[in-house]
Amino acid sequence: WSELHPGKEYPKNADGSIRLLNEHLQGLEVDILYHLGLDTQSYDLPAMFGDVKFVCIGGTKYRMREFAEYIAKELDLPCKGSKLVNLTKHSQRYAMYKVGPVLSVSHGIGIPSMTTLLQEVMKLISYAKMKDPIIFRIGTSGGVSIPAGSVVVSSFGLSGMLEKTYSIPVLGKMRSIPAKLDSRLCQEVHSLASDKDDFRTYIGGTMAADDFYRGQARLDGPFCDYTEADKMEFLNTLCNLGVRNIEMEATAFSAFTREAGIRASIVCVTFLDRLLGDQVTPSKATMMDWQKRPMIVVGRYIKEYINKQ
Ligand code: R2B
Ligand code: URA
Repeated sequence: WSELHPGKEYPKNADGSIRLLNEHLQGLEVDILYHLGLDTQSYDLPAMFGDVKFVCIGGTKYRMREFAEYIAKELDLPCKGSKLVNLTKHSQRYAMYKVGPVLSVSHGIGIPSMTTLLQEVMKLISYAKMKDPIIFRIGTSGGVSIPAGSVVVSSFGLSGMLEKTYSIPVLGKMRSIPAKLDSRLCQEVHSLASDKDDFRTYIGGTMAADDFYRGQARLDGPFCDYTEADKMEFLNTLCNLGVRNIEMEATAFSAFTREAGIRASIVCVTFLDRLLGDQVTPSKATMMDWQKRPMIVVGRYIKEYINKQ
């Protein structure tokens, strides 16, 4: 962190809570977390969320509800399906469920949707005084040279320009933030994969595209201005760079969690091997089953952590 921000203070308090380094926030009488439908005045955020240790985010509302139900069962918590309340209901953009020390939140598709949610989640983490929080992204992706149904724990994020950074224009100038992830957490999560699992779990780089079709070298979008050979050459380049899967959020997720000083990891299932095709062909039942796989791996980490307490 200090290498990224020389001379700046580490954004964590002695008790493990996160300090937001934006001093403009101190001037706000009330801070409205618009997309979460929460604010610092009408809600007692430390009372509501202060005991949260793990924030798990993922694309769809349905999947994150399913994760909340799964983790409640794994942790033996009494939050049965019907009792789960969508805590962001009032904003209607995303869905957020709390089960004990776990917050399960949807983030939509792509970097702009994910970072809008993630930055408000980071403010929530700070205002609620969560201690040493860990953020997981549990997601779906296209694999690169690994069997469909495999799980990838990301070791780094790679942009569509093949850079290990997240780039965003700020005040008319391009800003590039390193897309690095916590390598110890990545190894720890990967070590929880088991030979007995009916899927394999890999560690590898994750390319984040700003588009599902051309941005991911697909031939089946409404537009395509390159050949199949061009596509294969690009996918092989990714493979040689250590990329094992392609999704649409990894760079920004890595960059922002690291900038905030929050440990984070990305665990995605792959729905297809992109070297073999572009269409997502597994049946709905198969995809429903496969999308539980990142939940199983992350669930193990959470369970181990809780049992050690
Ligand atoms: C994976 O799946 C979504 C696109 O289908 C996107 O959010 C991602 O990263
Ligand atoms: N999500 C993606 O972004 N790409 C895929 O190929 C599959 C899921």
